[in-house]
Order: sequence, then C-alpha cells, then structure tokens
Amino acid sequence: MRRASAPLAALGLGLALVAGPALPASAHNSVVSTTPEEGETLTEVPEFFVVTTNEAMLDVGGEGAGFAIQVTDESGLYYGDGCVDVGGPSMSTPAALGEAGDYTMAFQYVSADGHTLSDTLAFRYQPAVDAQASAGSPAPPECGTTSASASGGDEPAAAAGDESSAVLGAVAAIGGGVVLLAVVAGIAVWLTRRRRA
Ligand SMILES: [Cu+2]
Repeated sequence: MRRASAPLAALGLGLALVAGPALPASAHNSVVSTTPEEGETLTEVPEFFVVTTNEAMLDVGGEGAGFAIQVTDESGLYYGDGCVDVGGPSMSTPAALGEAGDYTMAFQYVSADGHTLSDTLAFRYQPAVDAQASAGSPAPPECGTTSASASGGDEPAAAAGDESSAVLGAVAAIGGGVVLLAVVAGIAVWLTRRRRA
C-alpha cells in the first residue's frame, strides 16, 4: 500500500501543475445564488435580499466595509435601509419594494482573496393588488441614518474659526514687528552711547 503513495503524490502534483494556471481566475468568490434571481418575478417582498457566493466573504473589521446591496426601481428610487449583514459566504439586507414594476439589484462584496467584486441583476415585482408599497428615496440609503439629516450648520462656525485664526496671525505679526523694532532701537541707542564714550 505504501508504494502506491509515491505515484499518487506525483499524480497529485501533476494535476496541481495542470490546474495551476487556471487558479488565479477562480480565486474570486463566485456568486452561486441570489434572492431574487436574475429575471425572477416576485409576487411578494421577501424578508431579505441575499447574495451567496461559493466561499466566505472577507468582512475585514466585521462592519461590512466594501459591502453593499442597492435596489432601485425604474425611476431610480432606492429601497431599503442600506444595511448589509455579512455572514460566511452570504450577505443580506432587509428587503423593501415600492410599486409593481421592474427593479435592479446592484451588489458589491469583498471576495476571500481581498478583491472587491460587483454585479447587477434585474427582476420584476408583481404584488397582489392590496400590497403595501414602501417609499423610495432619491439617494442611496445609508445604514444607521435617519431619512433626513440637517446639514449646513457647520459652515458659519468654520468661517468664524478661520477669521479668528487670521486675527491671531495678524496680532502675532504685529507683535513680531514691535519686538524687531525694539531690538533695532536698542542697538541704535547702544551704538550712540558707545560713540559718545
Ligand atoms: Cu480576486
């Protein structure tokens, strides 16, 4: 039995060498299933939109950096909360859809080999007449943020900060000038006294 191991090892090495050149292309995680599937017609909103690949995704830091699932309708409105949960070979986001129609799901994930990969798929939503439609948003939703966040309050404060530092700079320049004048005056006085002596 022991003798068989050498030829088997050689065969294994040979196979590895033959398969070798093909490895870089297959090192990326490849998508094995999605919810919804490309071209699928959904009659109800699933609990989650899901992308599953052939091996674990690389969630560095465990916070889903580099991962995204974005669902948009025909008019480009976004649905969902922007949150993506990564677990092993799959990532998911809580599903939401608006009115009946054509939708696009764009997704991005970090492959086990560290490469960021993305793709899109198209699907149709054809719900029952009494289905409740979620509201879409014109901008991609960001996980953990409320729909409308106030902004612009920072600008006046920043401008005031710039002004005060400019004033401080001017004061420092004047101060430096005064010191320089005092030194020059002191030398002049000293030279004058020295000549008299
Ligand atoms: Cu790769």
